[in-house]
Amino acid sequence: MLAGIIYTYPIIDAHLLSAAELATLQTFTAACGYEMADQVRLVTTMWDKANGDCAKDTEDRIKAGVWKLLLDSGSRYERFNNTQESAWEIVLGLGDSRKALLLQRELVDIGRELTQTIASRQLFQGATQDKSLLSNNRQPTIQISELSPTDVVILVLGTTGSGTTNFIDKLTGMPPESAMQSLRSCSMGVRAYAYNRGGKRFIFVDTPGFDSLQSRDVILRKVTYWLEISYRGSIRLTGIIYIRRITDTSIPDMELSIFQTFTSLCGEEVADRVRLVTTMWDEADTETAKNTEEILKAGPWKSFLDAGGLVMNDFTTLKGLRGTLC
Ligand SMILES: Nc1nc2c(ncn2[C@@H]2O[C@H](COP(=O)(O)OP(=O)(O)OP(=O)(O)O)[C@@H](O)[C@H]2O)c(=O)[nH]1
Ligand SMILES: [Mg+2]
Repeated sequence: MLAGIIYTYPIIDAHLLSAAELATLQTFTAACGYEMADQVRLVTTMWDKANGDCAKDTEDRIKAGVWKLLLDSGSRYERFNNTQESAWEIVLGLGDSRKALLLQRELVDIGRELTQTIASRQLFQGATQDKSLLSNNRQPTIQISELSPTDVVILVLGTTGSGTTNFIDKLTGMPPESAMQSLRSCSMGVRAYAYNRGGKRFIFVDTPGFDSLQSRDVILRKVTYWLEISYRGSIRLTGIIYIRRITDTSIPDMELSIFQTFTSLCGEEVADRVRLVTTMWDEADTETAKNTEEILKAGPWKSFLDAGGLVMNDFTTLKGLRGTLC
């Protein structure tokens, strides 16, 4: 476990943050994760070589921009004055608690490949932003005020990178992503997409992953706000889909607590409206995947399944959704 992480950034004269530097800072944030945030020190250096006003301006922009998420989550900002005293002050301020990076938890506890980690996806997002390849071809979202009580509304939730957006893309017939686009940004807000089928209008509500870069409280607030406002407009949910990657072979405590958050959000009374969906079967070793599925069904998912929830892999769910829920 790490006692701290110190990220240094040179605050030199008239320094403008390039897209590549922004991407590096964002990748760093993604590797730490907000749970590690209080052990992070964001340190600017080279103050003795900097022009005061420009440097102050750069400092303000970084603090209000790329570092904001970490600072809001408990990281501390420090200036390094190029002295031994200043260096020790920063280190001693860390205290001696120890934590793991989000990247370490993803790689070791969850068993993700490096390319599937949030930091890696963030890194490639930086590259795609540079080339203006970020998916601009998303279909238009639909506002709550445009919903009707006759819509079939389905809320889709899950862990980050589990495939919630991809699942909705498949349902609504979005074209397959290019390799670069497939590494696009994580969903940050709640977005609803409409799709007409069989004389009904389906609304699929996409949400940020519960373990994304935003804290779980922030995500819950966004989701509950959407649910509250739609409920006030007499909009009722037809179904709720919880998505999880079958290729994440172990089930760390973080995932258990995310699932608990999910079940308390739903309540067991609506369990029969819930589909627990596993994705990435096409990339999984079938035996290992089946084993993971059994562990989920007999363990963390059991009480919800006993209450009426159903487990499906993504292929059956596309059919199941059309038949069972609607
Ligand atoms: N091979 C394969 N890839 C998938 C599957 N589901 C999702 N993906 C890919 O996994 C990556 C992440 O999928 P997203 O749909 O963006 O995941 P998400 O849950 O919306 O992620 P956040 O918005 O970051 O929380 C994308 O590259 C998808 O194309 C699947 O069943 N099989
Ligand atoms: Mg998404």
